[in-house]
Amino acid sequence: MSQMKSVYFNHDAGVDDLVSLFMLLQMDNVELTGVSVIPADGYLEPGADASRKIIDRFGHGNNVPETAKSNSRGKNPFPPAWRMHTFYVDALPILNESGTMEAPLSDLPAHRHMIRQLLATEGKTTLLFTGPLTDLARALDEAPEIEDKIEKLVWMGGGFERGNVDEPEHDGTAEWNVFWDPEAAYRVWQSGIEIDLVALESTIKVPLDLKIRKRWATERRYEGVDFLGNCYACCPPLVHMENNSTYYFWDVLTTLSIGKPELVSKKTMNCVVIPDGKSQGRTVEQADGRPVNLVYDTNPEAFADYMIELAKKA
Ligand code: AGV
Ligand code: CA
Repeated sequence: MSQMKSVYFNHDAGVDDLVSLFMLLQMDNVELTGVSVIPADGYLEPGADASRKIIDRFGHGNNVPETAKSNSRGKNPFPPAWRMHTFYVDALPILNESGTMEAPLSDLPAHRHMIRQLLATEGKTTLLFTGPLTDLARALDEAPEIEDKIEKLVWMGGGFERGNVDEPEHDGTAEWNVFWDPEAAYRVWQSGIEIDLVALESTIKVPLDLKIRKRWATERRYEGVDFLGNCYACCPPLVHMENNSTYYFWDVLTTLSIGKPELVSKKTMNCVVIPDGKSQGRTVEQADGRPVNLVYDTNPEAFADYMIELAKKA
C-alpha cells in the first residue's frame, strides 16, 4: 500500500483538466487539499461550477476540498473554440441531476487559497498544475515561504522537439500552457522547487484515439466510464487537422503519474524558458539551465487500463 499524498490541484477548465479532477478523486493514495481554476483554456464560472459538481458526484464524501477561482490573466489568450468545452462538461446531465452544488467555494483568489492550504496542511504538498503557472508565480512572489511546504510541482507544460502553438507572430516552438503566460513559467524556473515536467514528448504517446473511445462505449454501463466518453465527446476526432484538433491525454497523463509513478519514465534535463519574443514560451535544453525531471515516455496500454480502472471506482 503506497503512502497517502497531499495534493493541491490548479487547473484551467479544459476537458482533460476536469477529467483529471475526476481521476484524482478516485485515487485512494491521494488526499486533495484544494482545487483552483484559472480561466486559460476554459472559462472561469463553468470551470468552478463543473469542478464542484464533479466533487459532489464523484468525490466519495470524505475531506471535501474547497474550490477557488483565480483572478489571474494571461498574455496570450487561448482560442475561444477550445475554451467553450468548459460549458459542455458543466452542462452534462450526470453533473446536474441533483440540481445543487454542495462542495464549498472559497472566497479567496486561487493563488492566496493555495498559499493558505499549503501552510495549513501538515507536511509537504504535491502541486499538480495542468494549465499555466500564473497562480504559482504570484503565490511565490507573495509568500516565498511556501517553497518549504511544496514536495514538488507536477506540471503539464513544455516541449523540446516541437511545440503545439499555431498563432500569428509566433514561430510555433512553444507548448500552450507555457505560451499563455511565459513570464510565470520563467518565474517558477527561478525557484528551487523540484519539477516533474510532463512535456509533449510523453503526451504525444497518448492521443485520444478511436480505440479508447470504443472501450469507453463498450463499458459505458459503469457510470464513471460513461462519464469519460461523454466528456470527450466534445473533442471531435478530426484526423486530418493535427495541431489544432488532435486531442491528447495531456493533463490526464500528468495526473495519473501521481497516482501511479511507474506509468512514466523520467530523466533529468537542464533547461530554460524563453520569456518573450517570437519563441516566447519555448522550453530549451541548456547545460547551465535549471534541472527538471522530464517525463519523456509512457506505456499507452497501461495508461488506458489505469484510466478505466479508476473510472470504474466512481
Ligand atoms: O497544450 C496542452 C494543454 C493541456 O493542459 N491544453 C490542453 C490541455 O488541457 C492546450 C491545448 C493544446 N492543443 C489543444 C488544447 C487543443 N487542440 N484543444 C484544446 N486545448
Ligand atoms: Ca489544461
